[in-house]
Amino acid sequence: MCIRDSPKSALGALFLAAASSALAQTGSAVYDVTFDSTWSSSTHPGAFPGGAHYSPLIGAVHGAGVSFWEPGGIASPGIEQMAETGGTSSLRSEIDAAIAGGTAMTRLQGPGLGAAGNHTMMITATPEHSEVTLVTMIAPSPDWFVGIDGQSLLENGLWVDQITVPLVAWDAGTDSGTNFTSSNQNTNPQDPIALVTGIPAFVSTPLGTLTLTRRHGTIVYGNGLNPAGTIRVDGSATLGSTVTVTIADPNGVMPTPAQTFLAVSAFLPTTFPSGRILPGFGMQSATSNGELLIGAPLRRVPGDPFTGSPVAHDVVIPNVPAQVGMSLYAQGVFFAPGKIGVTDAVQIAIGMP
Ligand SMILES: [Ca+2]
Ligand SMILES: [Ca+2]
Repeated sequence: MCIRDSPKSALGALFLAAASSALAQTGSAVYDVTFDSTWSSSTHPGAFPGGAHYSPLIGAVHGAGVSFWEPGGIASPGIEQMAETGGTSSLRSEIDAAIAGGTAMTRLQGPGLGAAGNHTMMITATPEHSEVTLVTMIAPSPDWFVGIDGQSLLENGLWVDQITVPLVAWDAGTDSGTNFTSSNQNTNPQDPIALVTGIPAFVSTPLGTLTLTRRHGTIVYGNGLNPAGTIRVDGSATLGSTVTVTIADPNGVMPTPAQTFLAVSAFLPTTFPSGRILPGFGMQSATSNGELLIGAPLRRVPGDPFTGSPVAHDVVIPNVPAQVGMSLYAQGVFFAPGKIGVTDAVQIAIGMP
């Protein structure tokens, strides 16, 4: 159905020019956060109790203005509860308070896992909320846990492509038990959070890894005003590759033939996630409003005529390593006598191959 004939070189050149001006990170980034445990009796001889498992994952995407735990710090009631019992209600309240106060953006929750379990969750980060905290109890244990604390996804103002953190065993300093199944021995006053030192296999070998991997080039976004299905992006936006942005008219509101172009910007609207309402430019119906979802400056890249079938634009990602971590934002436009229609938008974030 796609018409695969498009101004590759023109858009490639435009991409280069626009990305070069995008040194500041203005957009959000989407990451897969993968918890991958390798804890077993063979990886950790003498440190693998019966019923070994992890409590439900809990954490947050947040800003630099809040910390939920840190090595050398004193555990909060939420960290104490999580590390001793695996319960999440208290830490959940601490995270929700941070969200209400604006220092955190999203609460993260995942399932409890087996000793060799793994789980991936998708998160969105913004320049204001670019850190991730995620913890889970080593169970059974007195007060031991694994996780990350305020792991930043930005480096020199750019989104990091991938970070892998070894899961070392932490002692919350809230229970003095020395073995996996020690009875409760509340530590009062609390000790600072520190590495577990009494279990040799934990000292020598991490229990697994947490990997944060940025998703590239495949993010469609919108607020529901432009119809779903008006834009699609295929391919991975890595150096030297090609992604295809396809625009369509699912509700059949555009007269044919119509002309098409991609509007491209290196920026999100200053009002993001809100866009700008474009009266009558909607594609829900012939008279509905549309929404401009990309920022300024904005360039037009002409595409093939629309005759009723989706129109594909190939976007060549130049092989310029300095552009890794940058993003472009594109939105499709149809125009015919008496009717202009705008599609939802795509973020094209450039990554390493
Ligand atoms: Ca302890
Ligand atoms: Ca305690």
